[in-house]
Amino acid sequence: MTVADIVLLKRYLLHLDDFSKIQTLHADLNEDKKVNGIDLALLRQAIANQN
Ligand SMILES: [Ca+2]
Repeated sequence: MTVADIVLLKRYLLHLDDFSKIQTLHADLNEDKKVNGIDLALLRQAIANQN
């Protein structure tokens, strides 16, 4: 996971980009079958913890 993933997820949430099914699965960090702001927050947290 990188900062680029945050950008991609943001673009998806803003409906600027579409995700494939696989991308959606990967983006759904809390596995609630929805990709939303919660997943964005989790992704940010995960990347912050990597450093
Ligand atoms: Ca989710």
